Amino acid sequence: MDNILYNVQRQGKISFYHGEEASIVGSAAALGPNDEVLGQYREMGVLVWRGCSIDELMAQCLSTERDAGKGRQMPVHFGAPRFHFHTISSPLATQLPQAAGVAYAIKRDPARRGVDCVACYFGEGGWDSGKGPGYGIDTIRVDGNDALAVFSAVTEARRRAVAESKPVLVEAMTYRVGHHSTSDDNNPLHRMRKFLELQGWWSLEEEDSLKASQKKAVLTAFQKAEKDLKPSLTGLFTDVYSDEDTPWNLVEQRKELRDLLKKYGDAWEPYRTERAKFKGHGNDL
Ligand SMILES: Cc1ncc(C[n+]2csc(CCOP(=O)(O)OP(=O)(O)O)c2C)c(N)n1
Repeated sequence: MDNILYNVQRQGKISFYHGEEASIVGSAAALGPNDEVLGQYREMGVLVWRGCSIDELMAQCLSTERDAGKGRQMPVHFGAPRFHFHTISSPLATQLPQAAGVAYAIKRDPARRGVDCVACYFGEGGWDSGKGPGYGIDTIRVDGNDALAVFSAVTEARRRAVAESKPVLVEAMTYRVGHHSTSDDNNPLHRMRKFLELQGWWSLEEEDSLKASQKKAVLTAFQKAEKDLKPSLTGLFTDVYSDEDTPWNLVEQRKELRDLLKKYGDAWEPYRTERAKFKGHGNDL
Protein backbone atom coordinates (compact mmCIF):
# COMPACT_ATOMS: atom_id res chain seq x y z
CA MET A 1 0.00 0.00 0.00
CA ASP A 2 2.77 2.44 1.00
CA ASN A 3 4.87 1.65 -2.07
CA ILE A 4 2.01 2.12 -4.47
CA LEU A 5 0.56 5.24 -2.87
CA TYR A 6 3.98 6.90 -2.64
CA ASN A 7 4.36 6.41 -6.37
CA VAL A 8 0.81 7.59 -7.05
CA GLN A 9 1.55 10.75 -5.04
CA ARG A 10 4.74 11.35 -7.03
CA GLN A 11 2.78 11.03 -10.24
CA GLY A 12 0.61 13.91 -9.00
CA LYS A 13 -2.54 11.78 -8.75
CA ILE A 14 -3.04 12.50 -5.06
CA SER A 15 -1.84 15.56 -3.17
CA PHE A 16 -0.28 13.96 -0.18
CA TYR A 17 0.82 10.67 1.31
CA HIS A 18 2.44 9.54 4.51
CA GLY A 19 4.11 6.19 5.12
CA GLU A 20 3.33 3.97 8.02
CA GLU A 21 5.46 2.42 10.72
CA ALA A 22 5.42 -1.16 11.96
CA SER A 23 5.02 -0.02 15.55
CA ILE A 24 1.48 0.94 14.56
CA VAL A 25 0.53 -2.65 13.83
CA GLY A 26 2.19 -3.98 17.00
CA SER A 27 0.22 -1.49 19.07
CA ALA A 28 -3.04 -2.05 17.17
CA ALA A 29 -2.80 -5.75 17.98
CA ALA A 30 -2.59 -4.94 21.69
CA LEU A 31 -5.72 -2.77 21.71
CA GLY A 32 -9.26 -3.94 22.23
CA PRO A 33 -11.53 -3.78 19.16
CA ASN A 34 -13.65 -1.00 20.70
CA ASP A 35 -10.79 1.11 22.00
CA GLU A 36 -10.99 4.59 20.53
CA VAL A 37 -8.07 5.59 18.35
CA LEU A 38 -6.91 9.14 17.66
CA GLY A 39 -4.02 9.17 15.26
CA GLN A 40 -1.55 11.68 13.88
CA TYR A 41 -1.46 10.51 10.23
CA ARG A 42 0.63 7.34 10.13
CA GLU A 43 -1.94 5.00 11.64
CA MET A 44 -3.55 3.41 8.61
CA GLY A 45 -2.15 0.12 10.00
CA VAL A 46 -4.70 0.31 12.82
CA LEU A 47 -7.51 0.41 10.27
CA VAL A 48 -5.99 -2.44 8.27
CA TRP A 49 -5.62 -4.45 11.48
CA ARG A 50 -9.28 -3.81 12.34
CA GLY A 51 -10.47 -5.04 8.96
CA CYS A 52 -10.93 -1.88 6.91
CA SER A 53 -10.92 -2.80 3.23
CA ILE A 54 -8.30 -1.63 0.75
CA ASP A 55 -11.15 -0.20 -1.36
CA GLU A 56 -12.25 2.00 1.52
CA LEU A 57 -8.70 3.22 2.14
CA MET A 58 -8.23 3.97 -1.55
CA ALA A 59 -11.56 5.83 -1.73
CA GLN A 60 -10.34 8.10 1.05
CA CYS A 61 -6.89 8.69 -0.44
CA LEU A 62 -8.35 9.45 -3.87
CA SER A 63 -11.37 11.39 -2.50
CA THR A 64 -13.94 9.42 -4.46
CA GLU A 65 -17.70 9.40 -4.04
CA ARG A 66 -17.32 6.15 -2.05
CA ASP A 67 -15.26 7.88 0.64
CA ALA A 68 -17.11 7.88 3.98
CA GLY A 69 -15.72 11.39 4.59
CA LYS A 70 -17.25 12.59 1.32
CA GLY A 71 -13.87 13.52 -0.12
CA ARG A 72 -13.46 16.47 2.19
CA GLN A 73 -10.24 15.47 3.89
CA MET A 74 -6.69 15.36 2.61
CA PRO A 75 -5.39 11.89 1.74
CA VAL A 76 -4.67 9.65 4.77
CA HIS A 77 -6.88 11.78 7.02
CA PHE A 78 -9.07 8.76 7.63
CA GLY A 79 -12.07 8.63 9.89
CA ALA A 80 -14.11 5.46 10.47
CA PRO A 81 -16.68 5.41 13.30
CA ARG A 82 -17.30 1.68 12.92
CA PHE A 83 -13.60 1.03 13.61
CA HIS A 84 -13.58 3.57 16.48
CA PHE A 85 -11.10 5.58 14.48
CA HIS A 86 -11.53 9.35 14.90
CA THR A 87 -10.93 11.54 11.88
CA ILE A 88 -7.34 12.72 11.73
CA SER A 89 -6.83 16.44 12.42
CA SER A 90 -4.01 18.01 10.42
CA PRO A 91 -2.71 20.42 13.07
CA LEU A 92 -0.19 18.44 15.10
CA ALA A 93 -1.05 17.52 18.68
CA THR A 94 -4.72 18.50 18.46
CA GLN A 95 -5.45 14.80 18.88
CA LEU A 96 -4.07 14.96 22.45
CA PRO A 97 -6.76 17.17 24.04
CA GLN A 98 -9.35 15.44 21.84
CA ALA A 99 -8.17 12.07 23.19
CA ALA A 100 -8.41 13.35 26.76
CA GLY A 101 -12.03 14.34 26.02
CA VAL A 102 -12.82 10.94 24.54
CA ALA A 103 -11.21 9.24 27.55
CA TYR A 104 -13.36 11.37 29.85
CA ALA A 105 -16.49 10.38 27.90
CA ILE A 106 -15.54 6.70 28.34
CA LYS A 107 -14.96 7.25 32.06
CA ARG A 108 -18.44 8.74 32.39
CA ASP A 109 -20.09 5.84 30.57
CA PRO A 110 -20.76 2.98 33.01
CA ALA A 111 -20.87 0.49 30.13
CA ARG A 112 -17.40 1.46 28.93
CA ARG A 113 -15.56 2.53 32.09
CA GLY A 114 -12.98 -0.12 32.96
CA VAL A 115 -13.65 -1.85 29.63
CA ASP A 116 -12.36 0.36 26.82
CA CYS A 117 -9.58 2.89 26.57
CA VAL A 118 -8.25 5.53 24.17
CA ALA A 119 -5.06 5.22 22.17
CA CYS A 120 -3.62 8.50 20.99
CA TYR A 121 -0.70 8.44 18.55
CA PHE A 122 1.69 11.32 18.02
CA GLY A 123 5.21 11.93 16.78
CA GLU A 124 8.03 13.69 18.57
CA GLY A 125 6.87 16.90 16.87
CA GLY A 126 3.82 16.82 19.13
CA TRP A 127 5.58 16.66 22.49
CA ASP A 128 8.53 17.82 24.50
CA SER A 129 11.41 15.62 25.68
CA GLY A 130 11.02 14.16 29.16
CA LYS A 131 7.35 14.97 29.21
CA GLY A 132 5.91 11.66 30.53
CA PRO A 133 7.83 11.60 33.86
CA GLY A 134 7.57 15.40 34.05
CA TYR A 135 3.80 15.07 34.24
CA GLY A 136 3.95 12.06 36.54
CA ILE A 137 2.73 9.80 33.74
CA ASP A 138 3.87 6.17 33.67
CA THR A 139 6.18 5.94 30.67
CA ILE A 140 7.49 2.92 28.79
CA ARG A 141 10.23 3.27 26.17
CA VAL A 142 10.28 0.48 23.64
CA ASP A 143 12.06 -0.54 20.43
CA GLY A 144 9.52 0.69 17.89
CA ASN A 145 11.00 -1.47 15.15
CA ASP A 146 10.18 -4.61 17.10
CA ALA A 147 6.47 -5.25 16.66
CA LEU A 148 6.40 -7.86 19.44
CA ALA A 149 8.09 -5.52 21.93
CA VAL A 150 5.57 -2.80 21.05
CA PHE A 151 2.79 -5.33 21.48
CA SER A 152 3.98 -6.18 25.03
CA ALA A 153 4.45 -2.53 26.00
CA VAL A 154 1.02 -1.49 24.74
CA THR A 155 -0.62 -4.54 26.34
CA GLU A 156 0.70 -3.40 29.72
CA ALA A 157 -0.12 0.26 29.02
CA ARG A 158 -3.66 -0.71 28.09
CA ARG A 159 -4.00 -2.85 31.22
CA ARG A 160 -3.03 0.11 33.40
CA ALA A 161 -5.28 2.53 31.53
CA VAL A 162 -8.30 0.26 31.83
CA ALA A 163 -7.73 -1.23 35.30
CA GLU A 164 -6.23 1.81 36.98
CA SER A 165 -7.89 4.57 34.95
CA LYS A 166 -4.67 6.43 34.26
CA PRO A 167 -2.71 7.59 31.23
CA VAL A 168 0.43 5.79 30.09
CA LEU A 169 2.96 7.09 27.57
CA VAL A 170 4.56 4.48 25.31
CA GLU A 171 7.59 5.88 23.53
CA ALA A 172 8.23 3.70 20.50
CA MET A 173 11.74 4.47 19.24
CA THR A 174 11.47 4.16 15.50
CA TYR A 175 12.19 5.76 12.18
CA ARG A 176 10.57 5.53 8.80
CA VAL A 177 11.92 2.89 6.51
CA GLY A 178 12.14 4.32 2.99
CA HIS A 179 9.88 2.48 0.64
CA HIS A 180 12.71 1.02 -1.41
CA SER A 181 14.89 0.23 1.53
CA THR A 182 14.72 -3.51 1.94
CA SER A 183 18.22 -4.47 3.03
CA ASP A 184 18.23 -2.93 6.48
CA ASP A 185 18.50 -5.47 9.31
CA ASN A 186 16.61 -3.15 11.61
CA ASN A 187 13.70 -3.02 9.17
CA PRO A 188 10.75 -4.08 11.34
CA LEU A 189 9.25 -6.13 8.54
CA HIS A 190 12.49 -8.09 8.09
CA ARG A 191 12.74 -8.66 11.80
CA MET A 192 9.19 -9.97 11.98
CA ARG A 193 9.76 -12.18 8.94
CA LYS A 194 12.96 -13.66 10.45
CA PHE A 195 11.14 -14.32 13.72
CA LEU A 196 8.27 -16.08 11.94
CA GLU A 197 10.70 -18.10 9.79
CA LEU A 198 12.67 -19.20 12.88
CA GLN A 199 9.44 -20.44 14.45
CA GLY A 200 8.75 -22.40 11.27
CA TRP A 201 5.54 -20.40 10.72
CA TRP A 202 6.55 -18.62 7.53
CA SER A 203 8.74 -19.08 4.47
CA LEU A 204 10.27 -17.02 1.70
CA GLU A 205 7.84 -18.57 -0.77
CA GLU A 206 4.85 -17.55 1.36
CA GLU A 207 6.35 -14.08 1.75
CA ASP A 208 6.80 -13.68 -2.01
CA SER A 209 3.35 -14.97 -2.77
CA LEU A 210 1.71 -12.72 -0.14
CA LYS A 211 3.61 -9.70 -1.45
CA ALA A 212 2.52 -10.45 -5.02
CA SER A 213 -1.13 -10.99 -4.10
CA GLN A 214 -1.22 -7.87 -1.92
CA LYS A 215 0.42 -5.77 -4.62
CA LYS A 216 -2.20 -6.98 -7.07
CA ALA A 217 -5.05 -6.27 -4.62
CA VAL A 218 -3.79 -2.74 -3.93
CA LEU A 219 -3.25 -1.98 -7.62
CA THR A 220 -6.72 -3.28 -8.50
CA ALA A 221 -8.27 -1.12 -5.76
CA PHE A 222 -6.26 1.88 -6.95
CA GLN A 223 -7.31 1.45 -10.56
CA LYS A 224 -10.92 1.10 -9.50
CA ALA A 225 -10.78 4.19 -7.28
CA GLU A 226 -9.05 6.16 -10.01
CA LYS A 227 -12.04 5.58 -12.29
CA ASP A 228 -14.61 6.43 -9.62
CA LEU A 229 -16.24 9.84 -9.66
CA LYS A 230 -15.44 12.41 -7.00
CA PRO A 231 -18.30 13.39 -4.65
CA SER A 232 -20.74 15.98 -5.99
CA LEU A 233 -19.71 19.63 -5.74
CA THR A 234 -22.79 20.36 -3.62
CA GLY A 235 -20.89 18.65 -0.81
CA LEU A 236 -18.68 21.72 -0.56
CA PHE A 237 -21.59 23.56 1.01
CA THR A 238 -23.50 20.95 2.98
CA ASP A 239 -23.41 19.11 6.32
CA VAL A 240 -21.85 21.82 8.47
CA TYR A 241 -25.05 23.90 8.72
CA SER A 242 -28.63 22.79 8.32
CA ASP A 243 -30.33 23.97 5.11
CA GLU A 244 -32.25 26.70 6.96
CA ASP A 245 -29.16 27.92 8.81
CA THR A 246 -26.72 28.07 5.93
CA PRO A 247 -24.95 31.43 6.33
CA TRP A 248 -25.34 34.05 3.61
CA ASN A 249 -21.70 33.88 2.56
CA LEU A 250 -21.96 30.15 1.78
CA VAL A 251 -25.18 30.73 -0.17
CA GLU A 252 -23.38 33.46 -2.09
CA GLN A 253 -20.32 31.29 -2.77
CA ARG A 254 -22.47 28.43 -3.99
CA LYS A 255 -24.29 30.75 -6.37
CA GLU A 256 -21.00 32.20 -7.60
CA LEU A 257 -19.64 28.73 -8.37
CA ARG A 258 -22.91 27.73 -10.05
CA ASP A 259 -22.82 30.86 -12.24
CA LEU A 260 -19.15 30.38 -13.10
CA LEU A 261 -19.75 26.79 -14.16
CA LYS A 262 -22.79 27.81 -16.17
CA LYS A 263 -20.80 30.47 -17.98
CA TYR A 264 -17.44 28.75 -18.45
CA GLY A 265 -18.08 25.11 -17.51
CA ASP A 266 -18.13 23.94 -21.12
CA ALA A 267 -16.19 26.76 -22.72
CA TRP A 268 -13.01 26.65 -20.65
CA GLU A 269 -11.02 23.44 -21.00
CA PRO A 270 -9.74 23.14 -17.38
CA TYR A 271 -13.30 23.53 -16.05
CA ARG A 272 -14.60 21.06 -18.61
CA THR A 273 -12.00 18.43 -17.68
CA GLU A 274 -12.43 18.90 -13.94
CA ARG A 275 -16.25 18.99 -14.01
CA ALA A 276 -16.34 15.59 -15.66
CA LYS A 277 -14.61 14.07 -12.64
CA PHE A 278 -17.37 14.98 -10.19
CA LYS A 279 -20.64 13.20 -9.61
CA GLY A 280 -23.35 15.35 -11.22
CA HIS A 281 -20.64 17.28 -13.11
CA GLY A 282 -21.44 20.39 -11.06
CA ASN A 283 -25.02 20.55 -12.43
CA ASP A 284 -26.33 19.76 -8.95
CA LEU A 285 -25.18 23.12 -7.59
C1 LIG B 1 0.51 22.74 14.42
C2 LIG B 1 1.20 22.22 13.18
N1 LIG B 1 2.41 22.72 12.84
C3 LIG B 1 3.06 22.25 11.75
C4 LIG B 1 2.50 21.25 10.97
C5 LIG B 1 3.22 20.74 9.73
N2 LIG B 1 3.76 19.40 9.99
C6 LIG B 1 3.12 18.30 9.52
S1 LIG B 1 3.93 16.90 9.91
C7 LIG B 1 5.13 17.72 10.72
C8 LIG B 1 6.26 16.98 11.37
C9 LIG B 1 5.81 16.14 12.52
O1 LIG B 1 6.87 15.41 13.04
P1 LIG B 1 6.63 14.21 14.02
O2 LIG B 1 5.59 14.54 15.04
O3 LIG B 1 7.96 13.82 14.57
O4 LIG B 1 6.03 13.05 13.13
P2 LIG B 1 6.67 12.27 11.89
O5 LIG B 1 5.98 12.81 10.67
O6 LIG B 1 8.16 12.52 11.89
O7 LIG B 1 6.29 10.84 12.12
C10 LIG B 1 4.93 19.11 10.66
C11 LIG B 1 5.82 20.12 11.28
C12 LIG B 1 1.22 20.77 11.36
N3 LIG B 1 0.61 19.80 10.70
N4 LIG B 1 0.61 21.26 12.46
